[in-house]
Amino acid sequence: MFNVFPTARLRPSPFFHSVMAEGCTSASIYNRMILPASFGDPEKEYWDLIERCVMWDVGVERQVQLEGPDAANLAQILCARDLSKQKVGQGKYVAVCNHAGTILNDPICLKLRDDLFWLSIADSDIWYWARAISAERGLKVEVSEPDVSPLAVQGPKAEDVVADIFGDWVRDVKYFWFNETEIDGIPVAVQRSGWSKQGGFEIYLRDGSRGDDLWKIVKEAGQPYGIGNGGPTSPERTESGLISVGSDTDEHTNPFEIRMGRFTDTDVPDDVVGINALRRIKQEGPTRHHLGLVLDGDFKDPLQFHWEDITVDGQKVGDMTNCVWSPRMEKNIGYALISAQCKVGDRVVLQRSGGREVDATLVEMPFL
Ligand code: THG
Repeated sequence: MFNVFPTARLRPSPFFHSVMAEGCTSASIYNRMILPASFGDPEKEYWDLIERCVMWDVGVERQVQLEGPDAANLAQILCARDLSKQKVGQGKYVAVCNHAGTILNDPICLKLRDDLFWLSIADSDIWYWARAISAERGLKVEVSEPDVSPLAVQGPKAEDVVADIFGDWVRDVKYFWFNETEIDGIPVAVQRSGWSKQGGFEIYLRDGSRGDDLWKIVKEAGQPYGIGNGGPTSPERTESGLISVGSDTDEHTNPFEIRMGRFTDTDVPDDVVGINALRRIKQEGPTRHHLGLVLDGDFKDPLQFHWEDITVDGQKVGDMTNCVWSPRMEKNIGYALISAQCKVGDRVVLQRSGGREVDATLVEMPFL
């Protein structure tokens, strides 16, 4: 049995005891928390997600809360996407950029009230950033972390599970919209979202002392549907083309390079951080873009730790940022952050670890 001591440096989620009791066998670190990855059978966990449903402890999706008369103002200043028409109860996928237009984080921005927002962040410390920008601009807003921990239910049967728990109204919830509600006295927000493209919901637990109770409710409701354990899966997210800022990006990556142009608005107020740089990049056109890679060969050949060079005629043209075995395509697939001169259909060479060269073809994303 493995134990983790709650400290400010490594915080267990409210679902941690349940997760360990279920037999979690591997995890990674995200936002200085533990992100359960597998319960011993990644292949089964993948197919459970594709064919039925899974529940994931995604408490690592921490919330940066903006509250006060200038909360909406600060949200817009931090996010390079037009939030002026965002409604209470609506979430939007946004790029948080620095002054150079480099992406720092890609949260979902949830509007709970006109003066209350959550940024449901990826893996970087946005509290400091939000406080600094707020202070520099003299805004009246409190930046804090609320007691909130998401639990994801994903897969084609996820809607049935969540409807059995909360009622059929969940079937009418639109993508990224959410409702605040409760179950057995446990306060939650229920959003149609989740880091897969198999459909589903995230239940944002709003009382960290009730994690095991909420886990049990979801587990029991999921039994008739064969709900499984797991965690966000690399193969599915890669097939689906989902972005992981920090893994797929470096300290020079802007949203236009990684297919976030469709979520990036440049006709927003001039005080949005990075907007001048983003306008310039959009006008000039990004020098790199994001394409899929399908590797030759049919044995599992995942990327281990670092980005690997992509070359054409011996010249580096980009980086392979991610590579996994796709069970549905029965191929190794990956992401290329690559010169805009390289096009779909081009053949490239991957400089794999151990000095191996592997041929690959550039394709459009998502793969599936
Ligand atoms: N849910 C919640 N918080 C999160 C994540 C989440 N925080 C961390 C991380 N994931 C944030 N990053 C993402 C990345 C992609 C998506 C959501 C959050 C996503 N993208 C879809 C796509 O790109 O196809 C949909 C985008 C759209 O159509 O608006 O879902 O998963 N709570």
